[in-house]
Amino acid sequence: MHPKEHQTTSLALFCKVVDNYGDIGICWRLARQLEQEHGIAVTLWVDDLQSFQRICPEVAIDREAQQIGTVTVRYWRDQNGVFAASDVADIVIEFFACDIPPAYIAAMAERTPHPVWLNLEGLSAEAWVEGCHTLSSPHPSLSLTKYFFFPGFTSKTGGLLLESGLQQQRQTFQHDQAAMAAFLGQFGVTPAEMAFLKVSLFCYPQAPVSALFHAWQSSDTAIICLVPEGIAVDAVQAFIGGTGQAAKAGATATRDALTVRVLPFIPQPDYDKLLWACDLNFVRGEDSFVRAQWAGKPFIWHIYPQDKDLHHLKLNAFLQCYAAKTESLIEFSLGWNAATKTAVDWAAIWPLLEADMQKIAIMSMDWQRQLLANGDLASNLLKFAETVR
Ligand code: TRH
Repeated sequence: MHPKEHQTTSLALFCKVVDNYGDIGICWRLARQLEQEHGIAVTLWVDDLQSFQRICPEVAIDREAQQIGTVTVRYWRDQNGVFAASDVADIVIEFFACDIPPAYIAAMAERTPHPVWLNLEGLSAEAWVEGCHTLSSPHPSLSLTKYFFFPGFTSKTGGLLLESGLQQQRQTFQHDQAAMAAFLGQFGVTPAEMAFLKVSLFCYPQAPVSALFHAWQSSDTAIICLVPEGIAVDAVQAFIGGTGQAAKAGATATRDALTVRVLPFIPQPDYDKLLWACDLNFVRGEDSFVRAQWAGKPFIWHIYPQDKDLHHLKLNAFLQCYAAKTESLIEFSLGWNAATKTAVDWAAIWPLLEADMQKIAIMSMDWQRQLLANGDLASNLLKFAETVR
């Protein structure tokens, strides 16, 4: 029997990699969960196998089609593919309003029954999201309807991606000091450094990393900052010194209270462990931002920059619902995203955030409980698909 023959529902997920790793990071996570937890036969169409390989080393970058685990991965070469009605899945998802090939859309209209067609949108805490979630958009000329599906933080949205065993895995790992030490040890973190304040750092190039490193050097607490290779390269290079090799995985330096270690860019499941093992996480974009919320540790979000500082609206909308009462977290987050009117004094603001970290960790647990009440995005999406089938 073909490995997928027992699966009754098929789903095609189209992913255009706009940049970086979030687009494929989210689609890959969703594809795996739909297969593993819901028994859906998923075909993931992706237009950039190289970015995919960075977060999932099993990916071969020269194949038109491949199986990764049980997910079928197809290289989405261009818009000129030829498709028949029999090629179309029961559920078709376009990620982030990517244009799926015209021949595929035509084949969707020819198929009986028509597939459920969803546009999975980006994450925002802004209020308008609730009003747009599940809205329909009829095709101008074909008898097809597309529905908008929004992730989000409230019960009137699609919720967030969350694998069913994740919370249990996290708790087991976080209660096992030896496992955490072994995990970080493979990146060179020493037993002595395990007692430092452990920080992971993932951000866009414009983050004020050098200024923060400077403040951390005079911290009363010893700090170890773990930075994946390729992130904050200039600041890491300047801190470690030496040549271009200095910012490569394995490089490390200590200056005063701060130790910086460069990590390799690690596979996606290990990235969760990194977030779980650290005391404070700097995350960015969408997927690492969501994972930091499930890690239950204090985090600082570097939001994906948009024209005319539109991202500051999104940042404020999130901070309003997440951190409304924690001044230090709000100030630090706004400063990190250049969303303050005056220059930030990192040496002054860091001790305030550090002093609030325990309070923020407790608040993170309450936040998680709120998010869990919304269910998980993959289950919510399938439930919605049933209603419009
Ligand atoms: O990489 P990002 O900036 O991605 C995105 C894209 O730019 C996208 O176009 C934009 O729409 C979106 O941001 C808002 O950040 P993100 O979303 O956090 O994705 C990073 C992925 O990389 C995530 O799945 C975690 C993974 N990752 C690893 O697997 N290993 C690592 O070492 C690190 C640092 C990250």
